[in-house]
Amino acid sequence: MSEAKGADLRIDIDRLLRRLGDLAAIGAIEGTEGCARLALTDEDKAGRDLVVAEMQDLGLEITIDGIGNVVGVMAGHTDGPPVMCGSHIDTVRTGGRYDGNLGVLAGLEVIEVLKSAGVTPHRPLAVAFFTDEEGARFAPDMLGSLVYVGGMALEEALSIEGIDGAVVGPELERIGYAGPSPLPANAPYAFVELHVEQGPVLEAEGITIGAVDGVQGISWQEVTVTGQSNHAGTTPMHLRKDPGFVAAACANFVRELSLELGSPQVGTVGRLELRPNLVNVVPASATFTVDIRNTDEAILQEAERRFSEFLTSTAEAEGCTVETKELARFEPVIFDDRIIDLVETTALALGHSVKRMPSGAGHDAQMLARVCPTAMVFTPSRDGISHNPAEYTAPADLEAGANVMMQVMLQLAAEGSTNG
Ligand code: HGY
Ligand code: MN
Ligand code: MN
Repeated sequence: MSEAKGADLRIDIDRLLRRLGDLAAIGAIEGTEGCARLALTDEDKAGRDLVVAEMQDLGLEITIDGIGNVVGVMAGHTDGPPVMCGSHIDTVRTGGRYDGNLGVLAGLEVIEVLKSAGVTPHRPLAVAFFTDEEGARFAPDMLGSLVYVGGMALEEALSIEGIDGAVVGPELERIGYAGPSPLPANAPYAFVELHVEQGPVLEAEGITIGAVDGVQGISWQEVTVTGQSNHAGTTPMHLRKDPGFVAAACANFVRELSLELGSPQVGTVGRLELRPNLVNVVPASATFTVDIRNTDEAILQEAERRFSEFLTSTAEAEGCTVETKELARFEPVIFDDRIIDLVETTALALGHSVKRMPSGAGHDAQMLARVCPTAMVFTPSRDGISHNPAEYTAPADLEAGANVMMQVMLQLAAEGSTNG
């Protein structure tokens, strides 16, 4: 392929919007633009089937591995590791239609543009979707890409129990996506992930493209506090062992600690279950999750230590016992300078404003970065909203992001070719 020809190619935004709409219709959240396709549910299966069918229509060579990651490859003039793009198509329960889905469907759009133009890249291209990126049903997040790069043994991943008591392995079998391809997978030549920012920065600064230089560290844990179930009316306050109080105090502490440590420190208690969860019963136990993140590993460890001290002392004072379980722990990741530069120069060459920035959210790219040169392309999120059906990115921004990703991929795919 002559690079000149490739450089003139542009995606078809209407076709990409149609693809996004077709996938969002699966698990659609009534009255919104969003969708719910928790990992390995029937809705996830239906979404997978749709994307696999589109990969087949594009003539891609499709592989499915033991954790259900799906990769479609477009042959190049040469063999060898592909230039890969992709993301995830599982969503949180209150998902938007762009989170993850954009990176996968824009990849299919790139393939369709090349095929329509009769262009064969020097290196093969690949489009992937990775299993359970969200980690909302089965923790940790980025589970599929973690196994893909050898960060977790397949057996361990298949034995993970979800928040609903289901187990990864049987669920993968049930939806028909326990594939034969070996793990860990062979490393791609490079990996580029297009993703909506899911935060307020690009929109606030009026910038179209984020050249993402890394991902902040992530610490997830599940805490169960056990006290003594008792009558809410008869039990004097000094005799209570109230795990609900301990959980609430911890949620407040996570907020106070994040504000004290200052940006980019963030902290969330996202899931909280009281048992027996009744108006007139001092709870017997409380189970809640703590999600804390920072781009600085040392500060993240300090936040973890201080939370643990607060939890222990508060539970002790309340006469409660505590059990904690690590759900996810990933250190901050720095992407590949060369690829970041390529995103930046390509965005500028296409006439878009661009800004280097870290990612607040976790992404499959942070796992692929362990095995190949990797970076991400961000597009703005309206009002910085995500993990919310109101998530929205304007078509012009989607188009810009997909074109930047395509041109970055084509430049990478041309590396090593002699015909320019
Ligand atoms: O949690 C995250 O950052 C990602 O959405 N899995
Ligand atoms: Mn995502
Ligand atoms: Mn997400």
